[in-house]
Amino acid sequence: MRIPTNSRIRAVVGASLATLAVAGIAGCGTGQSSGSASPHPAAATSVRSPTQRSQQSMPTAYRVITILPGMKLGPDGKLHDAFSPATLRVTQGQQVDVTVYNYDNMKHSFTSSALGVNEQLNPSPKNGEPGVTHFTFVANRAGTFTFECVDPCDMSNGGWSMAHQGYMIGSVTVAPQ
Ligand SMILES: [Cu+2]
Repeated sequence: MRIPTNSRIRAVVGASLATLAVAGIAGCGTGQSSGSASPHPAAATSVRSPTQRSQQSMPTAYRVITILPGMKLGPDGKLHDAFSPATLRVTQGQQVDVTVYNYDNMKHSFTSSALGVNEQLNPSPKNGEPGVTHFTFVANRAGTFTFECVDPCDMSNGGWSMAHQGYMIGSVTVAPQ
């Protein structure tokens, strides 16, 4: 909750600076053109720091994943545990904000050493009610990275989902910026 508040404050500050800059430029245009050329470009560069620019072009990517326990039909004709969706697409440099709804009465995990994420995903507290887990990470590198559950999954099928992409193995594709 602190991060959105901070960025909102930064956005407000940025907006007021921008307003000042626009006012300055407008004032400049209405009258004297002599001697005031150099201060204005300087003011314009101070309005947007590189950080603010990247925040504007790179909004947080909000993603929701549901864990469907024993609900995804496999090629073997059986029903398996699965992340849904099991494929996420984001852009390099984005903060990825993930909410997981786990309908299983067992905990699972979202684990990816490549992405630097290892989150335990809360189990469902009661039938039909998901356990909710929220976490964020930053997609620093472009490429396709695997994530998986490292807790026991799909045990009625010998852990089948843990060995199959699109079930309890997924991927995050990070497009280059
Ligand atoms: Cu699991």
